Amino acid sequence: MEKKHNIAVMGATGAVGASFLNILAERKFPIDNLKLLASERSEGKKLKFNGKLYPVEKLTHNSFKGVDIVLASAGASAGLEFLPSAVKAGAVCVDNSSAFRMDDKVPLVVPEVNPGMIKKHNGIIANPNCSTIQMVVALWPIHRAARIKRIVVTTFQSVSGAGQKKINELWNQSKVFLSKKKVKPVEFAYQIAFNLIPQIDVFLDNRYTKEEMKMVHETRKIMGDPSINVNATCIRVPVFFAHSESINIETEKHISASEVASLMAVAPGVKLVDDPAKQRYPMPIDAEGKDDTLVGRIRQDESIPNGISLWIAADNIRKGAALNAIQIVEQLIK
Ligand code: 25A
Ligand code: L14
Repeated sequence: MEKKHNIAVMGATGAVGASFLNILAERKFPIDNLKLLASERSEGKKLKFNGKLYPVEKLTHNSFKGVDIVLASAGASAGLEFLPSAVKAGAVCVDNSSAFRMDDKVPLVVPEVNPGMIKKHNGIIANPNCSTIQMVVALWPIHRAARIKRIVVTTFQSVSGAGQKKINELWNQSKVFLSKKKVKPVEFAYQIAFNLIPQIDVFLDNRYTKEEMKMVHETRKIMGDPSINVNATCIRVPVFFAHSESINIETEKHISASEVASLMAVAPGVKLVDDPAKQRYPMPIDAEGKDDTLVGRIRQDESIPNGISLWIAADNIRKGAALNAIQIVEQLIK
């Protein structure tokens, strides 16, 4: 019989936590015991999994007795504080936060790209940044065929990336705006309804945001190629779910737009949506709730000898967070 696992979901009451539970149920993940962990604020709440209610427990250092696998999405500080205790208790943890991603001893994994890194873990495997995951899913086959030298990317990131409270804020601000009342931002620094905010995460000394620099460093680590140059601009847009990205690449070898389309048509985790004649291209409303990264608008960059432009969209809570983490665990237990 298939081995069943004792799973703890850390950050169960958040946006990614809810998605963990949905995807575990959808994929019929073999679970023996399920433990739901969150902060004190959520203690005593009950969440539904497979039609049954489970209590939310307060996360402590003793929460991990008997747990084999931890799926964590409770932010970087909770990860740093509590996951070492989970490892001591014998669990393998997949962490969604930025806490451990650039740690040399921690694999940073997208199963379509570098599944071989999974077995090198020392108890913690890091799930990459959502914008980086969908970009490398699309670019990896192109990199293997033509070697990408430089990536210029602009992201259009939905509010769900910043958590459940930000989802509620876009909803509330939209209602206030449409009733012609004055919008007062609470969660975001500025109005997000009917606006764009060109800042995700904090600013660094080089005038880029931390989100933009995550895309630089994480892309190199996942693709295992420190020579790839990445320039990112990350924008928050008033979309609930799914991030979109405008990507321009320069390759060493020439590759045509139709060759790229052929690669995308068979790439794992990718769905080619690229038919200008029928006005078919990736959009966040079509990516929401889906597992695949949608890829389209594939064009030759006519301003340089070896360049391609494309446009992608993927569900940031699924492939960008919960689904990617569960795919890592599926490989781990195989
Ligand atoms: O630090 P990072 O990496 O930048 O991550 C910051 C945030 O991004 C989300 C996640 O937010 C995280 O907190 N996140 C992380 N990785 C992500 C990814 N890959 C990601 N989002 C997208 N993609 P979230 O809101 O979705 O989820 C937060 C969950 O973590 C639990 N949590 C937080 N701190 C914890 C903790 N659990 C244990 N110990 C800690 N120290 C959090 O549980 C949630 O499950 P919770 O109990 O704190 O709260 C959820 C409920 O409580 C309400 N609430 C929140 N803050 C307050 C509050 N109520 C009153 N006062 C507050 N200050 C929420 O509305 C909700 O109902
Ligand atoms: O490093 O959209 O995974 O604010 C968590 C917050 C990704 C962006 C991470 C957001 C980030 C996300």
